[in-house]
Amino acid sequence: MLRTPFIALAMYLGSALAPAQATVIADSQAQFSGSQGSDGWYYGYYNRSLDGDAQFSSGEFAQFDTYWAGSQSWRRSQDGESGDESGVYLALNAQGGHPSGIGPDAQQIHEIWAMRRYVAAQAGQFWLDFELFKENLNPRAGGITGHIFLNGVELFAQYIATDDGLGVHLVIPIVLEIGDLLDFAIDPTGIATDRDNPRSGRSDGTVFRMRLLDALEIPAPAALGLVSLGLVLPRRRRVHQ
Ligand SMILES: [Ca+2]
Ligand SMILES: [Ca+2]
Repeated sequence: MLRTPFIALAMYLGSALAPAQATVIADSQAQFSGSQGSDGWYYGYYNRSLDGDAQFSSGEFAQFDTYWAGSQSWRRSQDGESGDESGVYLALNAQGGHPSGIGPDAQQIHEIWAMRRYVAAQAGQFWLDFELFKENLNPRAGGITGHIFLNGVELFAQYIATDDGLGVHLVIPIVLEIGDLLDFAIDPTGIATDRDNPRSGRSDGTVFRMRLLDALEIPAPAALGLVSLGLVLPRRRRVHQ
């Protein structure tokens, strides 16, 4: 579901577009670092299995306590680098990350979303440009769901099939106040397979990156027609087999 006002975006794109020079306010990949809070970015997780109401709220974001320089990823110290305890695959890196699910190994008993947080340093109207697609394309897994929350209110949720290496690329308008919390989550929930329940974390490695822009970036003239027609950039989801 997508609750952000796409009508406004459609109207904007339907009007005559003048070339715009966007300033990048935030960039999850370019600004990724091994320091919590650097450039307003925080790296953490949400354990849905330990949440009584199973509904994410802003205060339920927990920061990772360990940065692994070798893999350039954030993790929980309790999970280690390998093994099969619950949460072992849970991680965030510059491009995306991996949630932990209920299975596939018996010791994996918690549904834990990998979650990246941006704390707004400026107020105003911005454009959120984000990409969500599978990195691990194992055809015998169940896929994931990506979420975006603003101060705990869900703006976007999308299932991505396990072998969907194209996913979605959207640009949506967003109004922010200083201190607002933007949370980007990779949830292991997909579909049931012959081996796994829908919440399995099997092969759930996902790319989820985003930029916050102060103006809509207008692509080269050759691509303009695609944007005007589709609202989004020319990346399409494949039908799950
Ligand atoms: Ca809750
Ligand atoms: Ca999954």
